Amino acid sequence: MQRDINSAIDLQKLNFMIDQAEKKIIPIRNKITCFLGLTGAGKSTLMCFLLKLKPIVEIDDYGQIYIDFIQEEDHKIEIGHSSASCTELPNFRIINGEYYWDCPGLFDNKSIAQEILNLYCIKKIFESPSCFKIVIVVEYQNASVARGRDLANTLRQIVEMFPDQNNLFNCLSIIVTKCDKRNMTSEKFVRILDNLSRENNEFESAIPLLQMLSRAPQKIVIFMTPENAEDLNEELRNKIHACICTASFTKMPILNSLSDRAKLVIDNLLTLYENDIKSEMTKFSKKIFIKFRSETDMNALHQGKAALDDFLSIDPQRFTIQEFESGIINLSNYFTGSEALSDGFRSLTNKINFYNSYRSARSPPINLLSWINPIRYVLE
Ligand SMILES: Nc1nc2c(ncn2[C@@H]2O[C@H](COP(=O)(O)OP(=O)(O)OP(=O)(O)O)[C@@H](O)[C@H]2O)c(=O)[nH]1
Ligand SMILES: [Mg+2]
Repeated sequence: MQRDINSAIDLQKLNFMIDQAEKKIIPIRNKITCFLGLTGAGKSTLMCFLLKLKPIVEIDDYGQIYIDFIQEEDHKIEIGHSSASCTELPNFRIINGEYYWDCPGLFDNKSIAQEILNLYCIKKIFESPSCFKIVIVVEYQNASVARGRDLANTLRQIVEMFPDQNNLFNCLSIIVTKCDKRNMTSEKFVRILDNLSRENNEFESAIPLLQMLSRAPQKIVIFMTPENAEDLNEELRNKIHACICTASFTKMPILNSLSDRAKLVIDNLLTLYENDIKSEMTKFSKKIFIKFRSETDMNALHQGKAALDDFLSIDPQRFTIQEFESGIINLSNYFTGSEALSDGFRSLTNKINFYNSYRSARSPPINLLSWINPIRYVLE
């Protein structure tokens, strides 16, 4: 099975996307507000709407209403008009001085690569801010069809990520999109939630949250399907902002989980990173060798040799990825002074560190000693 999954996944492309995510997700220390929800729920549409971009409302060939926005080509938030996932990397924007992240569709298990990428993005987005708010975006249909199965799925997975349901309740608001029931209100929607939680045991893990929500219609706003662009007006925008304002910024731990299939791919991703480290180390060793041969200043030579001995004297049993990283940065300051080289190593060790805790139970542990060997050979 492992071969099947891996052959279907382009590891290089996944690696490229993770690098893109690393560049795109700037750590925000302040408060952030984050849109979470299934693919196609309308998170990117909501972001564009709150950004006051000029909307276009049209009817597609199947008679479905869709919303788009006039945007600059090179600074675009992609909106999906098919059932396939659209946002691959999160979008960051500042709205009224506040920091917002529009995340890729949660729980997008159609693609293992997207699942692995999402894990990285979500963790990076949530780990740096001082506190955050969560805006859950759900389609009205998810609550009204199949006894709310998709809504149950969304809530179950959000509760798994944020198991402290009291804190979760405090920091969240819910935006119900694509609602064509003109008389729908948040009070009615809360009653729908209440009934669903009684009728469908798929909501079981989120019952404490649902009970709190049943007394808090102010935390829910209905984003009616527009009939024309005029329906996407200031009044709706204000209602959405007011709803998001009912949530309080909170800091709580986030737990991520991965499917077993994704873990098998992680094993291979780690092997790819380890191979990259080894080949970078081989190149670095050559540079050290050349420097030794060409150095005429005996004092500098001794200092360099002492730094190398220091690096290689770390107890191999207790050598950690962090020690490797700081050792390499120290050495590269001595021998190359190249920041690009340090950054390259740092990026690889960050990714290895991150994914190391998500590998499958059966995969062999990373072999730090094999990373250092090329440098050892320089001294021999
Ligand atoms: N928000 C919202 N979107 C609507 C509504 N009616 C139709 N849509 C359409 O629903 C689709 C939502 O797509 P996106 O905003 O890209 O959804 P998303 O949640 O960002 O999806 P991913 O990026 O895949 O996670 C778009 O085609 C919208 O035009 C509505 O009432 N509200
Ligand atoms: Mg999107």
